Amino acid sequence: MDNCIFCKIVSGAIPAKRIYEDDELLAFHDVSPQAPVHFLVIPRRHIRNIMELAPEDVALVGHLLHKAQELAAKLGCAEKGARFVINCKSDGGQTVDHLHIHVLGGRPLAWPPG
Ligand code: DGP
Repeated sequence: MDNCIFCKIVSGAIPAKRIYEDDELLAFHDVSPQAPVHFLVIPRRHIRNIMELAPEDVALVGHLLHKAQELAAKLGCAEKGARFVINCKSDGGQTVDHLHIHVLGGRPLAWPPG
C-alpha cells in the first residue's frame, strides 16, 4: 500500500533494523523502543489490523506468533518472558495501520496499561 510506513519497510524504501524475514513476514526493531527488547513482527502483505483478519489468514497468524516467540527467546527473553501486544484502531492505541505484533522484554512491565 502506497502510503503505509510498514509497506515501505517491507519494500526497502524505508530502512529498518531487520532481525528476520521470510516470504510471509518481517521482524525489525521498533524505532522508539519502550524496553531493552522491543521489536515488531509484521506480515509482508498489507493487513490493516487484527479486525481485518480473514479465515484464510489463520496459518499466517500462527506463523507471526510463532516467529515472535522464537525471536523473543533468541533475544534473551526465554527465561523471564516478554509481552506480546497487538494494538488495534484508535481505542487500542494503533498508530500504524499495518498489522503488527509488538514484542517487549528485558525488564518487568506494569499491568494494566494506561
Ligand atoms: P502502534 O502504536 O501499535 O501502531 O505501534 C507502532 C510502532 O511502530 C511504534 O512503536 C513505533 C513504530 N514505528 C513507527 N514508524 C516506524 C519506522 O519507520 N520504523 C520502525 N522501525 N518503527 C516504526
